[in-house]
Amino acid sequence: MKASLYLISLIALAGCSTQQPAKDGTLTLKDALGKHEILAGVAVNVDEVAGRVPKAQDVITANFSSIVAENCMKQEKIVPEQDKYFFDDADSLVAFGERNGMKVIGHCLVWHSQAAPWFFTDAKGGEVSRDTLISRMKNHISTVVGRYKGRIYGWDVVNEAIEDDGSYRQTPYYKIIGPEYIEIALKAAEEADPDAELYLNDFSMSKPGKRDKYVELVKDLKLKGCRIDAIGMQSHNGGDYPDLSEYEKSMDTFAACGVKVMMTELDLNILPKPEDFGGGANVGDEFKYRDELDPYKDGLDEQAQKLFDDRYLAFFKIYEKHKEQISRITLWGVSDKTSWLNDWPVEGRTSYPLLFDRDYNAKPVVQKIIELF
Ligand code: 9MR
Repeated sequence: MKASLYLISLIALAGCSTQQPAKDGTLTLKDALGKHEILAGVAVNVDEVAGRVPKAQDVITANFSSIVAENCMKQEKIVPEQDKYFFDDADSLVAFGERNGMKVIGHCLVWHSQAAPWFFTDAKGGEVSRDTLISRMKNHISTVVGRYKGRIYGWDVVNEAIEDDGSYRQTPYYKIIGPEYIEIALKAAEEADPDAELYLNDFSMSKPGKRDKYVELVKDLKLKGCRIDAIGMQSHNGGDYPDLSEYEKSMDTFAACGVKVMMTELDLNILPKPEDFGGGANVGDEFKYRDELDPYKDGLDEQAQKLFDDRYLAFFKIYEKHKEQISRITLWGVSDKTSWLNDWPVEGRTSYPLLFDRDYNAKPVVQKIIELF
């Protein structure tokens, strides 16, 4: 960064930010975004929290002001058997966040994927009744949210409820309870921790059908007395998707409903797309490995690197333009080494979707993002 720009940034930070530059004076992502009251978040895994990857901990604590559990708070992990909760990993994650002065985000309470196998089944192995599922869902929410009352800043209450065309996703929650499950879940979460923020979270939020449905949902749920603090646009982006103007339109449209907008799972997959791959983040979309789908095993070439830098900057320029609407930007992982995109939608590829490389070094684009903000 040029010395003058650096000085201006420092002066600005001293004046209006609660985020302080790192001890050596270097500005980091959390300083730059914090200046605009935007949390810089990152999804962390249990090894990183436990300190088994020391470089990862350094990156997390130096650059981010918020963490979210990549997996350990999901239902199949936290309550694998009926009423037998396993909180050790989630407890460690919350304590890690607190020790480091970070806002901890809970992910996620109601999701069809990575649900506990017992959740939708009765004692005879049949489908649970509506009443039983409502009571299990409420009980799950009050147990988990209640345990971390006052310590979790916000919850992804319902994850991925809507299909790209705007129809309800045909999950067991929807099929057994009906669309009211969303209202019931939001109210249960609010009751368990009235101070925690509540979010609806989904991928492919720039698809018009999905966008329209979320707008309708937010308005309708508010009329029914639900509180929704923000809409999470997961933002599992690619080299040519989503369409940037549709993406921006979704931000404007959600913000106009009186909620904040958050990028909750940001990453950028620039590897070649398998035919028939439609973007998004449906965990079930899987394609067979082929060599030509994995062209950067030893590093990105110049052209791919440029695409990566330009595309990341294009997204962050949009975030800068819409900064008043945004409360958090969370990267879905610390380093390329552990990103889920090494194994999805094609298993065993070498992917480069995040802001820190396989050795936990900040990529050059990070400095450009900091300067942008
Ligand atoms: O990154 C997560 C990966 O490690 C898990 O195997 C996967 C299984 O469901 O979930 C990934 O995270 C997902 C997130 O919880 C919800 N949105 C889509 C994310 C990527 O699949």
